[in-house]
Amino acid sequence: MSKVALITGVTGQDGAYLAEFLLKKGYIVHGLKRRSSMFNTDRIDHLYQDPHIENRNFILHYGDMTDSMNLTRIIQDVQPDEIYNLAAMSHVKVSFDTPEYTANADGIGTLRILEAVRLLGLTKKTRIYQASTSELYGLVQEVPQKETTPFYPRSPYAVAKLYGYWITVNYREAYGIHASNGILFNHESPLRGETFVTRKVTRAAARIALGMQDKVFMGNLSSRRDWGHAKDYVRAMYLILQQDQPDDYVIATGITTTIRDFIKMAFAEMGVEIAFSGEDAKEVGIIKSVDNKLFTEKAGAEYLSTIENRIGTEVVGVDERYFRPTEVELLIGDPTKSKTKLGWEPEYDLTALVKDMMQSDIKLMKKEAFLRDNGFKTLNYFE
Ligand code: NAP
Ligand code: G4F
Repeated sequence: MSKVALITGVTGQDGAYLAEFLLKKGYIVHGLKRRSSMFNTDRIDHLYQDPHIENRNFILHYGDMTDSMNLTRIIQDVQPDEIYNLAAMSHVKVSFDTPEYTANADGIGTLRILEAVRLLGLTKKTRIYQASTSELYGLVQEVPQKETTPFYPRSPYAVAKLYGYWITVNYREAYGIHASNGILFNHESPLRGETFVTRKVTRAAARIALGMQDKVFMGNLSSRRDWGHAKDYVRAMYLILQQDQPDDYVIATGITTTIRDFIKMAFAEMGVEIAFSGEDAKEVGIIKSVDNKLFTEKAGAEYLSTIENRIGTEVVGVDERYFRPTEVELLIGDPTKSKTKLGWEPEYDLTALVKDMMQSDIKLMKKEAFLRDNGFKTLNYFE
């Protein structure tokens, strides 16, 4: 008998990789997707199965984390062996603009899932993975951060996730549910949302290289993140639910890097050297040099003269609109527990992650350039 999984947030970065991973393992995968005015299934289109075919193993349901009855009905229909609760308003900066909604979807949404499992009498059958986050550490109380490090959330998002974390622990202790938290540090990929810092940078670097954009405006260049690849991190989610006992795990690489250095790495992937000067909101990044051979190999000879003409000019600036009212300056995780107990090891390091993202965005932007040059509409929205 195939195991049945329900993934909330299946249309997101992690949802897409996890669905693919579980399908390969022989699961029947159900996913919760929101109704939107345009298709929002781009990341899972390759997995889509027509509702008219029999014995589908990938099934989507309309739903929303703010709708208890909807969630309860879906869980009743699906009778999942495993629920991966990934749905969330996941953007830290946006959570300052939508704090009440974020608390509802990310905090109370988690409660809705747990309570549905309890009310439906599924406490012994259904295992639950809660997508907790390194943002819980916020103003860090210890370096590196591990499972026992005290939390100090610094945004409405992190405070909502703090509720999600503890209500998961509480339902585990109160009702014996196999419910676990994965405290995941930042993880990225070619599927990363375009307004998170890594993807914003890789998209912009590719566009600048192809002469499609002059400059990118960033926020705090000095904050540090522990970045891994989403493909490695969804494997950890699965491993957490395969353990005999529920528990909470930090998933991280143990290496931290500034935003500034990530930008340098992204451009360097195409042989473009960026030099930073100035401070705070006046800091700028200019193109210092170009390795013609590497640039030709990665971006194409036809764009070489465009990038050479940009040597000595500013391609990175700072705009205070991207600063956060309270910032998380440093995240670096200690993954010892997940390595020892889960046997989890990441396959990608930061260099491999940057390479994967840059390769994908260069390809994507070449397609955009082609569409633009042939009179088709292209994406014209940057944040
Ligand atoms: P993501 O790409 O932003 O995906 C979020 C998913 O949640 C999307 O499918 C989104 O649907 C859905 N969603 C948002 N609000 C919803 C609502 N009210 N009802 C139903 N679905 C809703 O996020 P991600 O990077 O894959 O992250 C997955 C989870 O892990 C999130 O809970 C995030 O907070 C957490 N997390 C992420 C990281 C990271 O570095 N990526 C680290 C730690 C924890 P649409 O596609 O319709 O927007
Ligand atoms: O990429 P970010 O927006 O990710 P952030 O805030 O760390 O949150 C992500 O990771 C969390 C795990 O720790 C998840 F829980 C959460 O759901 C999300 O996936 O920003 C990273 C850093 C911040 O310090 C930010 O201030 O990059 C800095 N930054 C600098 N310039 C920028 C920008 N962030 C964004 N989004 N855009 C900028 O222009």
